Amino acid sequence: MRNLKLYYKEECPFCKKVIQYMKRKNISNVEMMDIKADPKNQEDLIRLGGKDQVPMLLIDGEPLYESGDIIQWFKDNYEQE
Ligand SMILES: N[C@@H](CCC(=O)N[C@@H](CS)C(=O)NCC(=O)O)C(=O)O
Repeated sequence: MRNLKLYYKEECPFCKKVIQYMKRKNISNVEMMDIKADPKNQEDLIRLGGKDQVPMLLIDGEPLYESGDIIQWFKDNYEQE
């Protein structure tokens, strides 16, 4: 099982798109890292990903940006109905 963390913020429409997709597909083993709720999460986002941009999916320590690419990654690696 991969270690998955989604860096996001509530008001971000790109994050909402990813989170809605995850809900629809019952993808639940993703640790949710709200960058507004905890400044440490924002520090980690920049430290681990190199960019202050959300959403970012951290896959076993490897950052993946871009909502479309994140959804595609779930489609390729994680689909469960
Ligand atoms: N093309 C990106 C856009 C993401 C984006 O613009 N996110 C905004 C928040 S809604 C952000 O983090 N902006 C800060 C930045 O890009 O430096 C995606 O689809 O994920």
